[in-house]
Amino acid sequence: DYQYALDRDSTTLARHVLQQLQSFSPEAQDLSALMNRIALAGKLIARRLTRAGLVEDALGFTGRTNVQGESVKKMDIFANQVFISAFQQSGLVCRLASEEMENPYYIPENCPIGRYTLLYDPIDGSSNVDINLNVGSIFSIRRQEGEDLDHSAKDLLQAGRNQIAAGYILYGPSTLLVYSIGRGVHAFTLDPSLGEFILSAENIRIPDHGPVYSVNEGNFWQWEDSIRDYIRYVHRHEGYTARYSGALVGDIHRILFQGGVFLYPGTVKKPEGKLRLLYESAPLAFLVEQAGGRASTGSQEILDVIPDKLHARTPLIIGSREDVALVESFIQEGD
Ligand code: AHM
Ligand code: MG
Repeated sequence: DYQYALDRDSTTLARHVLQQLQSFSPEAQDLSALMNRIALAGKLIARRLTRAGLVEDALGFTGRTNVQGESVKKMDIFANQVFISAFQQSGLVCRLASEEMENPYYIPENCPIGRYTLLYDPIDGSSNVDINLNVGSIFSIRRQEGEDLDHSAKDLLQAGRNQIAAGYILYGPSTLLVYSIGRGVHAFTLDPSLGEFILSAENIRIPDHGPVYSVNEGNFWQWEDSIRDYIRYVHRHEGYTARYSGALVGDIHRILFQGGVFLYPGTVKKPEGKLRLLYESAPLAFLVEQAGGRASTGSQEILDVIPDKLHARTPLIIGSREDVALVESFIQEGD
């Protein structure tokens, strides 16, 4: 009946945050407002992606490379700026750190009252943008500790356990926002007719085991023997299926619902692999742990890793507990 539909459609993201904290404490208000700003960034990015083939300067490269030495796409720059704009005049976030900026960006008008730092990857999997496939944004919220007067941002070099919220936005056939404030994992679907993210799945639990293994097998000959042995094991056993989209957010979203494991291991030349800890691996690890799964470097829980720099990388093995443990058993045997 329509009462049910109305109740459902009224469970917006901002309201859901308040419900989970069951209070009108300052922290609940802050987190609700923070998630609302992130949702706005998601809507602005989704809008541009939806019309990317039609608007000026949406597709292709800028011709520049970022701090990581990767070619920057126009959509990376746009999305990076969207998050900055979304937090202007918020009084919440004094500092934002992202994959696209060497050093954090400070919003002076929000400092020093802004009690939070936002870490984010504005467009994850940006090679998918030009071919109209799924991409994502990843975000992590930390409490700002200390004043960071010299703008060194050293206080950000902390374990992922200290995140107070994390999540991603998946730009696919629909736009989804999946988040956790440490009380389970919940998914919201953007209803374009309302312009709101509406609750679509609550308390998501990842299966303990699943069929999917998600890894770039093109790197096979650059891996250590242990990872190759794991892949050979998968090839020789029934019940596995490969899925790899080139965008981590989409691959992990599938695994969150269907079970399995995503891997981006180190290679002989790059033992740390590709993915960055603070704004890619740690937020996803926070979510997957909250859903009952695990995330590991192969020898350590991702959430325990303390990075030595803002853009530090780690190998990532993430997903269903049993599948992560199986990969680890190969790595530990190889040591
Ligand atoms: P990006 O944030 O620069 O797009 O890089 C991260 C992406 C992940 O989404 C994806 O899993 C991985 O890089 C793909 O890398 P590769 O092409 O080496 O398999
Ligand atoms: Mg990325």
